[in-house]
Amino acid sequence: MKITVLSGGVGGARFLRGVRAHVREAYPDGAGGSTASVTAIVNTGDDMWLSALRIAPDLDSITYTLAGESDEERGWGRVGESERVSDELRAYNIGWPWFTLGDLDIGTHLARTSMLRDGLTLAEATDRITSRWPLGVHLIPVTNDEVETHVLTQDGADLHFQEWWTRHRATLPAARFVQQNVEAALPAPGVVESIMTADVVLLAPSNPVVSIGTILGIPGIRAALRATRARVVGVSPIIGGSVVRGMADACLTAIGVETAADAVALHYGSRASGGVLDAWLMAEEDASLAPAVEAAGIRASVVPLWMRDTETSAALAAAAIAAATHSNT
Ligand code: FO1
Repeated sequence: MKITVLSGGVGGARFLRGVRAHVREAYPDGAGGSTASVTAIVNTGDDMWLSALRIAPDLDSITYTLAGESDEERGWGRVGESERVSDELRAYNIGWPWFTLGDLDIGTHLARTSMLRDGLTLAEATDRITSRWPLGVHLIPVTNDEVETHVLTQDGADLHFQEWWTRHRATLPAARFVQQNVEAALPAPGVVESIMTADVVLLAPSNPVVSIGTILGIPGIRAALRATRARVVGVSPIIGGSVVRGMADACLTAIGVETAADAVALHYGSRASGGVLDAWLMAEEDASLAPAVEAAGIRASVVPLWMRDTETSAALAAAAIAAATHSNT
């Protein structure tokens, strides 16, 4: 059983923890692992250079979460973190005072930056970093190219996504999101293959604009999703008409998509009508929107979507995989 998951950071990390727990239980290898293989294609649009370090927030959120090293309260960075280096950088007025790099986290960024300077690609550096823990999921950045998301605000500013997101908390109305240099970008090695050879492809309940949307914006990804024999199943990041966390509603508004479980599914589109979805998981709170999703040619599954712990995340993963395997019928 080969499962490929398109994923952003925090919501995607929790979902991947559920996928891993589910396959260990449903496809055990007798040694605590699984005979199934899980590959995560990870958004890199949030990445940036800061204080001479290459920061890759979504890759790190997923790595730390699967390693059991993440700060679950904050939603990013390492548990048991300190900020001595960050305080020094601030004293020198280096970096962004509103973007805190923890000491342990800086270890990861130094390791990544050092490998990049030695000529490794981001994917190769990610393989080295993740091999430190038995994550049970293979992480691949969607591209090795630097394709950073910029936000063009309605009053004309051009900000790196991270500044818009962490400094302004997405309160500056965005006119457009731009993936810099995206036209020249290529999927990282193995990305298209992991979509084409999958038995199941899942779109995690990540930000549909700046996480899933940026992955879909990399040349070749949409075509692979439309060509794969696997069923493509998305999980709504909206429950009861609200986003679960983060400021995804500000992103959806910016692109003219309503913050609603059916609107996001229609935004991704059904494979029959030029989009990427075969099926869509939505919460009981949004069950009344299921007919609109079905009418668009996307199979709707109404299931509990709250991921409170590994058990509920595993149940969600099981439902998503079931929607992919049963919709073959
Ligand atoms: N988010 C914040 O709101 N404030 C921060 O100071 C901050 C620092 C930070 C450092 C490393 C990292 O990997 C992530 C960090 N984040 C911070 C979260 C980050 O903005 C998000 O993980 C994603 O980029 C948004 O999905």
